Amino acid sequence: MWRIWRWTHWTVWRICILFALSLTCVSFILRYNHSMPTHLENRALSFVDLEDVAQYGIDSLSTAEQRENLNSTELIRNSYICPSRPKRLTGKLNVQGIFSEHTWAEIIEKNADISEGGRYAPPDCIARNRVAIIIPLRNRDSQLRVLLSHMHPIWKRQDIQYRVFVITQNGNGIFNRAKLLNAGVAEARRDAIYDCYVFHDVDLLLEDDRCLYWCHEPNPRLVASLVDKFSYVPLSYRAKCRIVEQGNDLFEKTMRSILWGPVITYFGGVSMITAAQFDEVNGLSNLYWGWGGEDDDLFLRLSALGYEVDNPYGQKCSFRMIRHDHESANAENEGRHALLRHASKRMQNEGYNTLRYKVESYKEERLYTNITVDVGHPSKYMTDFISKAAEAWFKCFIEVPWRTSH
Ligand code: UD2
Ligand code: MN
Repeated sequence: MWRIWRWTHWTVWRICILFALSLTCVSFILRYNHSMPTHLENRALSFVDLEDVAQYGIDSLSTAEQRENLNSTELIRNSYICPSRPKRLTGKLNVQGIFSEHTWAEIIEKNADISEGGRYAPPDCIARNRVAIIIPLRNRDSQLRVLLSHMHPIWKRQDIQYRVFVITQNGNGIFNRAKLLNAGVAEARRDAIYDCYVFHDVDLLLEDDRCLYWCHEPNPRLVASLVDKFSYVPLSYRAKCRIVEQGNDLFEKTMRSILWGPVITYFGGVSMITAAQFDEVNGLSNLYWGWGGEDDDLFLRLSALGYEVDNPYGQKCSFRMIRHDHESANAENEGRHALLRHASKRMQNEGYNTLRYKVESYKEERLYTNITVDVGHPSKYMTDFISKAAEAWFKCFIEVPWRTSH
């Protein structure tokens, strides 16, 4: 009797333990599924819509005969899409010698296959990516020359269909890189359909052509992940002010706002974002006048929506920066840490949808399109806020009245 009772007792216990274990497993699975941001759920990994590429990329076929003979279904069936590994890549590049001066005429001669306005499409296949390369600029013509002389041949070897938009800020007022990038997207959208945008500093030179300027899903990309200026070490830092978070996890959100700021992954230099991601985060904030913060703000916007920063080509994405000083009209923004506090909170109300700029001139050069724009200037309050040095912790408590500040 005792043995039967003991046996029943242990069996019941075993069943209970098994039940508890399976419950834990199920809840883990459910939690994992639940915590996956919904906007990432339904995205196919290969985001290239062949039908779409066939439709928009048909001009990239070199001969009229090809164009006549192929309709879009044949294009797909016969797979005229460029190979997933471009064939003409050469690998590591020697960036040492390229600082020697080339004239524009020489560079144009070497890149005769680039069309007016800095447009290119592979001659023998349909590109998988249509890329708008957006370069914010002012008074760095010699750097632009070095950049394009170095990068055009690389972009061509990478089989992308692209156009180079140089967005030049007019006048001598305080520089605003983020506004120039937003304006670049607006101008690119007026031109054609692009799958993704590259935000490209004028002074960064790629050291290996296997770091492709292709968009990848599901996350945005940091292209310039290793830069000689930072001793080729990937960068991230903890936000100086606590961030006002918008998140799902209440515990983490509360802890962060009480104890520490989030880790910000560096997203400047050269970064890449799809058109859809750009819309989701409402572009970049227009409030960052002067040097710094605008790239971190974009990272925080993306991160609030569950995105991470990818670097699918690892060590190959290394860059050299052409040495330079910071211009006096691009002085360090002393209010940037405080502005970052509300980056994600501000996201839907301030950014691409509140962008204001005026096109002063539009010129299609041979190797790029130059669009000179007036981006305005910051308000008096904002000028004081960003120019007066104050301890970060002190500014952390001031909320910037952003509605009146751009
Ligand atoms: C870093 C980031 C950059 C940006 C900036 C903060 C790197 C490699 N890059 O750049 O992406 O986040 O910090 O705002 O860390 N520019 C002009 N004329 C000017 C001023 C700026 O053309 O008078 C353009 C140009 O494209 C330049 C870019 O703005 O490359 C960034 O300015 P920077 O090169 O002076 O600043 P840097 O290298 O610290
Ligand atoms: Mn620089």
